[in-house]
Amino acid sequence: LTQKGATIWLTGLSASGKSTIACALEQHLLHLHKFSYRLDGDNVRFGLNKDLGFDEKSRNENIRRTSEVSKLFADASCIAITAFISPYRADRAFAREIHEQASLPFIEAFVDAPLHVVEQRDPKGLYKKARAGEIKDFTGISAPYEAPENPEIHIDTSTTDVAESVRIITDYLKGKGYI
Ligand code: GGZ
Repeated sequence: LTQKGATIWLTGLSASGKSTIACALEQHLLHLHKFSYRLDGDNVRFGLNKDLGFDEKSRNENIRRTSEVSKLFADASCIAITAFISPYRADRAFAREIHEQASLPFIEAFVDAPLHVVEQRDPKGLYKKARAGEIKDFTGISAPYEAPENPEIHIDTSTTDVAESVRIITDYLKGKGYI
């Protein structure tokens, strides 16, 4: 195997477009014959992390475990793509730290969109429920989102479509020689 591993860490609000971009990126990399795997709420929160909720401690643990798993994938020469809100800066710093300690590339991609835009998208009606107080600790409404200060990649999904987002990320990976 000549491929080197890396982790692309997508962070952003619910409905910012993380999962959509992660899926399209994974597909694109597989078409390029690059071994890639997506980690997100659908395959992590319903398995490994099914004991965790959305209070601060649970989110810390969700991200800690995901960081360790993505590091293992990267170590196995895979391009790991994570799609979690990961709202706390310290948790993302931990993810970066353990990758850097293992000399594995860690690319933080801020999947950004203004709150009013994601609230308007509201594909699952969660923002509406959060505003009504039916969901507590909802990111952006009643729980914090600490935006990245120095992400390797910053995509505004209110003005950038999925194909363009994938191009931005793959251009970055090519530029660094990771793919
Ligand atoms: C935020 C919540 C919450 C609360 C359920 N806050 O848009 P979705 O539905 O499909 O994605 C969101 C997902 C967030 O899980 P993560 O594992 O990415 O969060 S974290 O990184 O903060 O641990 C949302 C749904 O779960 N969801 N309750 N209270 N999002």
